[in-house]
Amino acid sequence: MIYEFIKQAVENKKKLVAALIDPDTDTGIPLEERVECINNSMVDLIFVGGSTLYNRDFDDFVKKIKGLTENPVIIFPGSSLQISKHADAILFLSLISGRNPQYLIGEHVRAAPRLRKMDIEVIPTGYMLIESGSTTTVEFISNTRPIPRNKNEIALAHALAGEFLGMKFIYMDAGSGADNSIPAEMIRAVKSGITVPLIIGGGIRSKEDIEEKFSAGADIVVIGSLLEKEPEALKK
Ligand code: 1GP
Repeated sequence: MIYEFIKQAVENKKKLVAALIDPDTDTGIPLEERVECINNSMVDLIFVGGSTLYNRDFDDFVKKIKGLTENPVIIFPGSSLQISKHADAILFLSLISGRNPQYLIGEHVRAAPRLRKMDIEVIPTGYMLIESGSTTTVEFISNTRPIPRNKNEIALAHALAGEFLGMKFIYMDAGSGADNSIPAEMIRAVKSGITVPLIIGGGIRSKEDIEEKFSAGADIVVIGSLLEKEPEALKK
């Protein structure tokens, strides 16, 4: 069980790194090569998903990745179109920083009956967008406003509400390719108030960035764009 594996890791103070593969990103670096770099790095988990799905059959894409790696493959869905029985688990994201019912519950209702038929672990996750300096794809597509990056108390209140609603993880995201990643002070403020594992992503591009997020309280750090542009950098 993926949730138990992550919970155990967090209890044992082990930090985890997740590599995000977006089905819509084509950087010219073949998928096989990117997954090979992941396999030879300290990455623990592979997330698959993105805000849009224009270019690929999602189910085939997940199946292909699963065939290339021993790492757990976890769906990070942008919509109800992004589900696959080939994944080990899905983060059942509710976009709790926004007030758009489509991403709070609507897409979930579309996906739930199909998920029930699949042998896939479903992990309820409170997903929070944090302002990053400019409009990200996820903000635009989800039609929601992110939490201002200096409003730590508002971020904490959302994370707590998510935990009280039964969400097993809180995922704070500045959005893929964010100009600015989530401030350490905000991570610290949220981590000090919640008891569930905290996932941090968006705009994290270096070893120093990763270390900063971990020491502020992130349990899992997500790396996306760096892997797409410079997969060899993962070895660092
Ligand atoms: C985006 O958190 C992920 O949802 C990863 O962001 O692509 O900026 O690493 P990057």
